[in-house]
Amino acid sequence: MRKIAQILPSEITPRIVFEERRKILQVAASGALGSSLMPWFSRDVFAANSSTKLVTIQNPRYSVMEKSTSLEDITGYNNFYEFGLEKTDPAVFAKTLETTGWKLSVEGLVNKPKVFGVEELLKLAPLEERVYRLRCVEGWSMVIPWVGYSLSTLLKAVDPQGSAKFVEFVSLADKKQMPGVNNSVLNWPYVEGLRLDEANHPLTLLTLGLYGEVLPKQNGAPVRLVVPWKYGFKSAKSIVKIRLVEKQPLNSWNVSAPNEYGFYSNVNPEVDHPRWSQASERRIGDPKGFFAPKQKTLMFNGYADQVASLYAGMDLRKNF
Ligand SMILES: Nc1nc2c(c(=O)[nH]1)N[C@H]1C(S)=C(S)[C@@H](COP(=O)(O)O)O[C@H]1N2
Ligand SMILES: [Mo]
Repeated sequence: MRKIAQILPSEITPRIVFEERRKILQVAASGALGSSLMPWFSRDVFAANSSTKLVTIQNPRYSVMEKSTSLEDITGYNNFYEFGLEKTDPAVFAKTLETTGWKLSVEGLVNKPKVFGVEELLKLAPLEERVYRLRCVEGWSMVIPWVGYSLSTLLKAVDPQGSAKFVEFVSLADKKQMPGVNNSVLNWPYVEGLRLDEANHPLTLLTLGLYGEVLPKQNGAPVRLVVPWKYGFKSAKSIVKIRLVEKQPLNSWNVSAPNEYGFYSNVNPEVDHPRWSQASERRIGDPKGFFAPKQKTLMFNGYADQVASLYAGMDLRKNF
C-alpha cells in the first residue's frame, strides 16, 4: 500500500484520496501501520475516528472543474497567524485548538440573536460540497473541496434588521491555545467584514468541512468563512462571533497595513499589491513545483459572472 505522501499530486483526484484515506484508517485501526511510520498529516487528520466524516451533496453549479489540490497541501501549507507566521506552523501548532463545545454567536442588528453549537450548525441546512478556487494575496492558489452551505441561510435564521448593512466576523483569540496571538503583526482578535449583499451572495460559504470531513484545525475548525472571489485573508477561520452592523467594520489586515490591504480585497489581476504584481499565481501542488509556469489570475478569481454586478459602478482601484 502506498501512503498518501507517495502519491504524485498529478494522480490525486478526490475519489482516489477518499479511497486511500479509508485504507489508511483501516490499516491504522488494525495497528499494522506504526504511528512513527505515518506522515504527520495522517496522524493529525486521519487518526480521528470516522465520526469526522460528513454526509454531503455535490454542488456542481458552484464548483470549478479543476483538479483539487491534495489534502496534504491543503492541510500542510497554511496561513493561520494565530498559530505562527510560517506556512508549516498551523499544521504543527493548531493541535492545541480546543474545538469541543465551540459556540458561534450571531448577534448585532438582528431580531433573533442566537448562539449556535457546531451540531446545530451542521443540521441547519444540507451540507454541500463545493470545489472553490482559493487565491492568497501572496500570489499562490489552491483548489479546495469545501463542505458547508451559503452563509445567507444562517443570516436568515437570525432575521437581520433593516439597519444592518455590513457583517463582521471575529475569530477566536486565546493565548492559551494559540501561540501566535502573542505576535504583534496583527491586532487580535482577527476580524474580517463583508457588505451585507456580499455576505448574502450564494457563493459565500459558511464552511464546516473539507474533503468530506470536518475541518482540520489548521484550516479553521470548527467553523469558518470562505469567500472565493476575494483574497484568502477575507475567509476568516475559527469564527466565534458574527455581528450584523451598520458601519463598515475594521478588518485586521486593513488596520495593520491600510495601503496594502483594503476592505474589499476582491481578486483583481489589474490592481497590483504595492509590493508585487497580482497578475499571475502559482498553483500549489503543481508537479513541476517551483518551475511550473505561473498561471494567469482571473478577475474576481474566475467568479466574475456571478459577482461582478455587486461592484457595478465602483472604482475598483480605489475600492481595492
Ligand atoms: N483567523 C484567521 N483566519 C485566516 C487567516 C489567519 O491568519 N487567521 N489567514 C487567511 C489567509 S491569508 C488565507 S490565504 C486563508 C487560508 O486558508 P486555508 O489555510 O484553509 O487554505 O485563511 C485566511 N483566514
Ligand atoms: Mo492569504
